[in-house]
Amino acid sequence: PKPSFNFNTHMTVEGIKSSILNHLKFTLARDTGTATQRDWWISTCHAVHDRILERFIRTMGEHNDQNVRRVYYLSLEYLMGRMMRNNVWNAGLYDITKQALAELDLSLEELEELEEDMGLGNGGLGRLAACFLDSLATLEYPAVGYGIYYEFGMFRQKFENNEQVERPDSWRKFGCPWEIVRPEYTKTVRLYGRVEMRFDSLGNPAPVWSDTVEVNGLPYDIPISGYNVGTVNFLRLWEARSSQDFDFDVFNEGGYIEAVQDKAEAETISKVLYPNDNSESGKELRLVQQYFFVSCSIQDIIRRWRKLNSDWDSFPEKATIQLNDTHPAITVAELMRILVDEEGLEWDRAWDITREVCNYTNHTLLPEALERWSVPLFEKVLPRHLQIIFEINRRFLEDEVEAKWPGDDGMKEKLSLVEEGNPQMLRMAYLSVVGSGYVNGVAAMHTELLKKDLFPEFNALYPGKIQNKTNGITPRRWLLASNPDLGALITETIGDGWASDLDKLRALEPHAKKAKFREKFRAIKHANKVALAKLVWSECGIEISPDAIFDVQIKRLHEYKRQHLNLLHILHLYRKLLQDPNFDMHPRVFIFGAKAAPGYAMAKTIIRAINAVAAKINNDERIGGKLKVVFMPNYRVTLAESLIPAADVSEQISTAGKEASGTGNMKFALNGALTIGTLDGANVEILEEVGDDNIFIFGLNVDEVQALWNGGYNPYDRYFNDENLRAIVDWIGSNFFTPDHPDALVPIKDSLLDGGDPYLVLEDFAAYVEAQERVDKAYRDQDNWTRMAILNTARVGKFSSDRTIHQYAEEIWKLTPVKVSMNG
Ligand code: DL6
Repeated sequence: PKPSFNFNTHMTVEGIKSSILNHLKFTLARDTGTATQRDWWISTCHAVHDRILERFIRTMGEHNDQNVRRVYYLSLEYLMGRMMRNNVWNAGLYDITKQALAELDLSLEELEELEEDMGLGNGGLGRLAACFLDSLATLEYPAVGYGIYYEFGMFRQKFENNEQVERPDSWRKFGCPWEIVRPEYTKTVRLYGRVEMRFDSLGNPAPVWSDTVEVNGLPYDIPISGYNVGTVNFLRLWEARSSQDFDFDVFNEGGYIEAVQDKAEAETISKVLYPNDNSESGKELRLVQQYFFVSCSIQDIIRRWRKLNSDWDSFPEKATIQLNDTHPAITVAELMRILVDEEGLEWDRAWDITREVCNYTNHTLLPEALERWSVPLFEKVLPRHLQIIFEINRRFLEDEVEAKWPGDDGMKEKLSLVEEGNPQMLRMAYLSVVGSGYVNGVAAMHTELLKKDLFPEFNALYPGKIQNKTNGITPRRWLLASNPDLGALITETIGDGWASDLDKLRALEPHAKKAKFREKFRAIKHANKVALAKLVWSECGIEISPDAIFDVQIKRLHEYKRQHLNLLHILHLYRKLLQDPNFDMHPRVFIFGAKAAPGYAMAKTIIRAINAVAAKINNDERIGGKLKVVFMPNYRVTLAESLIPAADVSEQISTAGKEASGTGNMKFALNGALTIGTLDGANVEILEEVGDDNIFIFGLNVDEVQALWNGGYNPYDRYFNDENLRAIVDWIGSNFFTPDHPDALVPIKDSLLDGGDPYLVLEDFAAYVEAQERVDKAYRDQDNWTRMAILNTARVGKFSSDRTIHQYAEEIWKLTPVKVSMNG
């Protein structure tokens, strides 16, 4: 029998307590008398981690013993947030850890505040990856997430004089208690250099990639615990390390500083997350980041496969790779390079394997987010990969496109992976489609638009390749852990089990009719609002009443998401109140949270505008506190966890056709907030689930948007025909809100008028105001509002990421769950 390691790992209050005390002493060299809150926090993390690691080791053992098929999720972003609360809930340690700490005179809630967010992502795409990891482990699917261990995650946002200021997020300055460093799996990545054409012994051309620069990738593992199961998967994140500590030649010549400089340069690769959401950066370092993590990950996948397998035919049986957007698209070329150049496979066989293994998720239709790399830049960084992509393209055009559309050169130009121009550009989305077995969109409507507008020819060429996988969210983080009182009420009402089978929430429906249940539901929402009001006071110094409607828009700042439409409506209400202080409206607090990409000027102007308007409104005594505007700085996962449970109204107001899915929309509905939204992304499916009586839909649908553009849209028509709207737009363009900074907000007015109003803000304004009036009216009937809120919670089980992952597993990955025992 294998010796078993039993270091205080039993799942009891006593066990946890002694483990915390052990770590305090033997990991941190502290005694209880001198320990700081931070020491207690780290010790608690270790105590929890120990228990998770036991299952982690067991999971890896089981997966190896069974030589399982795994999914490898490749993503440049993972927006994990804090880990502690999720870990204790998922591992079943919440109650005992809380109790153990209480017996030590400590509070879990207070210690949790010391944890930095693991904010290695921008927004929806990165948070989706985090939810997927949670569901993969919970559903016991063998899975590894791969990414970059950024030293600086998403920047911290402050406001100075109403403007966004970015500060670096040194989130692991003092280490991360959840990481496990794995030096034994370090990988070497080659970059730059040139390709020499040589010949093999049979006289066949054998390209050799030489004179490369080398950098190492050091992996850190973050264990990912499933909920209520034995499975603990892991996220493997690569940190760039110089391949040589010093350049000894330079060092010996006395150039100490220069010698270290190269090392520092190599290590910049994993320094910082690019803070762009839904837009590409086109920078060389970004391309290097992409290849660095792809190369490390593919080498690691092959190493793991090789331990138990040898024939390449078995590779697609053991591994399936999901490309999270096109950021890891170089995977297609890298796999081909390894199979053909290093493993000596015939091109066709290598291509079959590559296409069988890779799958691609598209997350956006926005043209500015579709990645393209300039051919000269690509050639400089990855000369051999460029040749491979050209060869893939040649065969694709000459074989597949020619077969389908014989002699059609226009079609070849249209579908080429290389866009002609000066310079030529590589179309990474096309490479991903051609090199993948399956391609998916992230909501039904988005997938239809992919088929119809973005990839219609590919859809004709490869029928069935493009699938839909509507996004989802993990109910563990987004209800159980972040809204524990609502979670407890649900369990008390319908029993447990719902957190891993969210459709069970339907059993709440009949309770919506019961006054007593409504009362309890409403009381929880109210308590969450009181807690948020406290946070708003301490963070922003703004007093808000929990009796007001809490109307929340939290997401990246982007014109297509239309925070400025929300702002115009706020100005509309403000104007009404100034014209008539008795204007009949239920008091409302508009709450925003959003980061703007540092280079996105219009987004930053919109932040400034909201802050400037907020400052005026919040200090205007004439309106009797009926209207408040709060822009909470540094929006991140942790802040979302306080905001969502306290929201009454969820703003999902993107221009129809622009938001691929949205996932915030799902989190709000699950927590009993009512959506005001357009028929965009997953809102369409939320409407289907909750029913049109329980949601406030407004505005043009995607066909109407299309028709409007086709027919010619002139925003001045709306401006001149609506006196109220004109006054509001002029107000924004005046210096009323920014007297000390003349013209600061003019770009917003310009974009809405001379700029052609690209996101149809003026067009949808009237419908939005009307929908907001419906919200106001509905809220006054508190009983009915609560009934609607309960029905939202009860009916959004579809949006569990467990459902999404099941669909990926069955329809794309062909993956089966593997049981791992929970306790030895
Ligand atoms: O699929 C996750 C998330 C969607 O919910 C959002 O609607 C979509 O905007 C977002 N897309 C991106 C695209 N970025 N890139 N590349 O973040 O994906």
